[in-house]
Amino acid sequence: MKLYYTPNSPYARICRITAIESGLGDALALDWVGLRTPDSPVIAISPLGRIPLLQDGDVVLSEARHICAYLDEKSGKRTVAPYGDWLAVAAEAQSLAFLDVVTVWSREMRRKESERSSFLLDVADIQVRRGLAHLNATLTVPVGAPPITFGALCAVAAIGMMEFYELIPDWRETYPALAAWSDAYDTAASIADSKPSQDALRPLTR
Ligand SMILES: N[C@@H](CCC(=O)N[C@@H](CS)C(=O)NCC(=O)O)C(=O)O
Repeated sequence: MKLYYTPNSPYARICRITAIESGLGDALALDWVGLRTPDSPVIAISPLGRIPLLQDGDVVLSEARHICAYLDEKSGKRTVAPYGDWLAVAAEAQSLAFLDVVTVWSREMRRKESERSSFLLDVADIQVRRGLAHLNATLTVPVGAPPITFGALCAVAAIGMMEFYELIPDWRETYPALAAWSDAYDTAASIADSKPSQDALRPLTR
C-alpha cells in the first residue's frame, strides 16, 4: 500500500496516525508529493491531484475517511464510525467539519497578507470559534491511552493546524476542557511526532 501525502497535510496526518496505531505503519509506504505540480504522480491516478491518496493495486482512495475505513478493514480495528451508529457518525462529522474550516483558514494564511480575503477570514474565525466551543463542551478527557478514532483525529489534526498558524492564540485559556483533551492525545508518539513543521512547509503553487 502506498500513501501519497505531504507532511503538513492534516488529512494525511490522520491517515498516517491511523496506520501506525493500527499496526500497519510498516505496510504503508509514504510518498511525499508536490501539490498542484504537473509532474505529481498523483495526477495520473487521481485527476485533481489531492492528497492524501492511498493506492493499493487497483484501489485508489482520495478521501481520508475512506482511507481510514480501508485501513480498518486491513487491521481489523475500528477507527471510523460505522453507518448505523448514527450518534457516532454525527459526532465524527462535527469534528471533520471543524477540520475543514480550520483548513480553509490555514490555507488563506499561507497567501500574502495583501491578498488575503478579510471576508473569508472573518467567516472562518466565527466558524472555528463555534467549533471550538462545541468540542470543548462535548469531548471528555480520556482515562489512559487515548482512543484512536477518525473523529478524534480530525480534532487533533485541526488543533495542530490551528496552533501551527496561530489562528486563535488564546484558545487554551478560552477552551480549557478541549486543551486538556488535546494534551491527553499528545501523549501518543504517533501524534506528538507528526505535528506540522516549518521544515515541511512549501510555497503555494497553482
Ligand atoms: N476531503 C479531503 C480533503 C483533502 C485535502 O483538502 N487535501 C489538500 C491537502 S491538505 C489537497 O490535496 N489540496 C490540493 C489542492 O488544493 O490543490 C479528505 O478528507 O481527504
